[in-house]
Amino acid sequence: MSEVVTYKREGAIGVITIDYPPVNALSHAVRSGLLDALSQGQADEEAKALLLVCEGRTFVAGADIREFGKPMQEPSLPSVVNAYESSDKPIVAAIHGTALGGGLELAMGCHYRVAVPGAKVGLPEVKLGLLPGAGGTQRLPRLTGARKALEMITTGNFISAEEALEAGILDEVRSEDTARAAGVVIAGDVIAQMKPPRRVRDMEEKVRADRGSDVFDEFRATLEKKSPNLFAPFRCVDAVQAATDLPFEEGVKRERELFMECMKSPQRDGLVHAFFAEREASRVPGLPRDTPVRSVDSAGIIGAGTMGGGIAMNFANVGIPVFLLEQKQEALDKGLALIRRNYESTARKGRITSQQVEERMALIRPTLSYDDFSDVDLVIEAVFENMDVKKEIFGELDRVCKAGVILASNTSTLDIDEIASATSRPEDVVGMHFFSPANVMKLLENVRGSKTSSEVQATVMKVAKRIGKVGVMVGNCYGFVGNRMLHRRGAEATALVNEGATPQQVDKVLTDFGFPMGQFAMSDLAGIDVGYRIRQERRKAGEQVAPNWMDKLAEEGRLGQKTQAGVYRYEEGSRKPVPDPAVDALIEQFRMEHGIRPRSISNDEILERCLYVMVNEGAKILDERVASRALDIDVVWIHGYGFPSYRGGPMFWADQVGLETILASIKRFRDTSGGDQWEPSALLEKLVSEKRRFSDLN
Ligand code: T1G
Repeated sequence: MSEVVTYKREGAIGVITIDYPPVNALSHAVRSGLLDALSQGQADEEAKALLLVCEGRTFVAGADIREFGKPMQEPSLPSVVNAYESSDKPIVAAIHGTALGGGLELAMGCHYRVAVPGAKVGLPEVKLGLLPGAGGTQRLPRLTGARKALEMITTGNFISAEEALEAGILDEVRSEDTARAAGVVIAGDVIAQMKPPRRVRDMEEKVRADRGSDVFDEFRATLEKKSPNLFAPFRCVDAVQAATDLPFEEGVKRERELFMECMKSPQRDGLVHAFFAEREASRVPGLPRDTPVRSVDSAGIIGAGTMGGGIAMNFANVGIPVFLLEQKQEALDKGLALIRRNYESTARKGRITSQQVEERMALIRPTLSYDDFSDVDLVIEAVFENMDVKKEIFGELDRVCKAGVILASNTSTLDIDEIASATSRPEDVVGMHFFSPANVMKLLENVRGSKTSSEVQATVMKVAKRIGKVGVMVGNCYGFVGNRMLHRRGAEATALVNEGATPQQVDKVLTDFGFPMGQFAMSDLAGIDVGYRIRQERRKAGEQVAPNWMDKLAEEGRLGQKTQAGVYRYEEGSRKPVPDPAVDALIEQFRMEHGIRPRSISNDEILERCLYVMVNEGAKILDERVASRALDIDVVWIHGYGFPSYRGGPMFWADQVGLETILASIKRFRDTSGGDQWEPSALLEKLVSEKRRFSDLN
C-alpha cells in the first residue's frame, strides 16, 4: 500500500485519498498509488462508486514540477487519467484549494466533479512554457467549448468554483464543511440514481460545434500582439483546435506531440527555473528558517512622494495601519490625493470595492510629526537620494522610536552602513528597496548592512511575503544588485548612442529580446533627472564620471514623461515614446563636441554589449557575495526590471548562451572599448576554466 495514496471504503463509496504535502503534486509515487487504489476500488465489490479527494491545503496542484527534465517514470499521468476515465465504476472528484494542471486533468478524467466554495481550478501549464499534457486540451473544450478552453489554457489563469460551475467544468459547488463531505453526498446520489460513468472523452457536441470556428485564428492574432516571443501559447491553440478537428484518441496524440515540443523548448527551462527561483530566494543562505522574527503590526513611512505613497499602500492593502509623514501639509495632501487616485482607479477596474478604498485610506494616517512614530514596529524612509538628508532622518528616528523598531531605507543606491552610522542601533537598520510603482512591482530588494541582525533580516523577508512582494536578500554595495547591473547596462546603451546607434534602435533590440521597455523609455519613465542627479552627486564626490549626452537633456529641462519630452517626445496624455529629431540633433552636437565619428552598429553588438555587461557585473556581484546565488540575481531582474521570465533571468540565460562564448566577447569588448565594466569577472573566468555554470552556484 502506498503511503501517499490510500483506499478505504465508506459504506458503498470507495474513497481514494491523496496525501502528499505540500500541494499533492502528481509525483511518481502518487501516480503509482493512484493506479493501485483504483485497482482496489474496482476489485471491491461493495464499492458502487469511487470518490477521489486530497488531504491538506489543496486538491492536486499539478504534475510534480521537480520531476521535469528527469527521465519520466511510468505510469505516465495521461495513462493514470485514462485509467480513471475507463473505470466501469463511476468516480467523483471532490475539489478544495486549487485543482491545477494535471490536477484538473485528473478531475476531468473522473466522471463527476464537485467543489467547495473558495476552490479554484486552472490549467497554468502555459506559465511554465508548457501546455496541459494529460488530456486537458482535449477534455476541457468538450466541457466548456473552445473559446472558454482557449481563454483558460492560453492565459493559465485560475477561475473560481462558481465560474467553473457556470462553464460546465463542475457539476456542483456545495457548502459541506469539507470537499470530502461534499463528495460523499454526490457519490451517494450517483449510487442512488444508478448514474453510469460519464466520460468527458465521449462528449462530442461542443467540439463538433466549434470545428472550423474562427476563434482559433482570433486567439492566434491576439497572441501575436500580446506575446509574439512566447512559444507555448501558440501550441496551446493548436492543441485545442485538434480537439475540434480530430477524434479523441488522435487529438490526444496531437496534444502529446505539441507537449513534447514545449517540453524541449528553452522557454520551458527558463520558466520552470523562474518558478522555483522565486520560491528559493525566500530561503536566505546562512539565515536559519527558524530565525526569530519580530511582529510588524504597524508601520511608518517617511516621504509621501510617489515611492512613499506606493509603499504605504502595500501595508494598507494587507490591513496594517501606517503613518505617512511629510514636512509640509501641502506635500502630505498631494501624496494622499495620489494614493486615493490609485485606489479609485483600481476600484474602477473592479479589482477592489469602493468600501475597500475607504478602509485602506483610513489605515493610512497622515502626520507632520515624528512623535507619531514613537510606537510603530517598522519605519521605511523614502525621501530623495541624498545621504545627508537620510542621516538626519535616521538620527531623528533613533531619538523618537521605541527599542526593537526596524529602521529601513528605501534607498536605491546609497550605503546602508553609512545610514546606519547615524543611529545607535545599526543592528536594527536595513535597506528595503521597493521598485516603482511601489504598489505594483513585485520585487523587494532587502539590503543587509554589515551590522543588520539576523532577526531583522528574517523579519523583512517575512514582511515581503506578507505584503505580496518577492523578497530577495542582498548585500550592501553601490546599487546593490539590480541597479548596479542596470547602471552598467545604461552606461553601455548610452555609449552605443554616442558611437552611432539611435536611442530607438537600442530600445528595440531590448524589447525584441523580451523586456517590456527599452533602456531609454525606462529613463523617461523614471525621470532623466534621477540619473542626472546621481551622476552629479558622484562628480561632486570627486568620481570620474564621463560626459553624457543625457546630461544635456536634463539641462534643457527634457526630464522625460513628466515634461512630455526626454529621450523621446510624448503627446498630451500619451505615454507612447515618439522619436524626436531635436534629440538626434542634440546627440549629433554632442558627438561633434567630443570628436566622435558615428558608425553604424549592428543589433547583435547592441544586444551583446547591453546584456553581457550585466552578466559580467552579476558575476562580480556573486564573487563579492553581494548576492548569495545566481538565482537571486535572476529573481531581482525578472521581478524588478521585467527580464523576460521565459529566459530565466540574466544568469540562467547566460548559462544557456554559454559562459565561454560570453567571456570571449567580454574580452573582445575590453580590448576595443576599455573601461572597467569590461574587466572580466574572475569568477566568470574560473567557471569557464572549470567548465561550470552559474547554476552550479545556486
Ligand atoms: N510541483 C512541485 N512542487 C510544487 C508545485 C508543483 N506543481 N506547486 C507548488 N509546489 C511547491 C512549491 O515549490 C512550494 O514548495 C510549495 O509547493 C508551496 O508553493 C501534465 C505538466 C499551488 C497556487 O503550475 O501555482 O501539471 O518552496 O509557495 O503561494 O498537464 O504553488 O515550500 O518547498 O507557490 O500557496 C501545473 C504551480 C504543473 C501550479 C500554491 N501546476 N504551483 O501557491 O504556495 S505542470 C502549476 C502554484 C502540469 C500537466 C502539466 C502554487 C499554488 P516549497 P507556493 P502558494
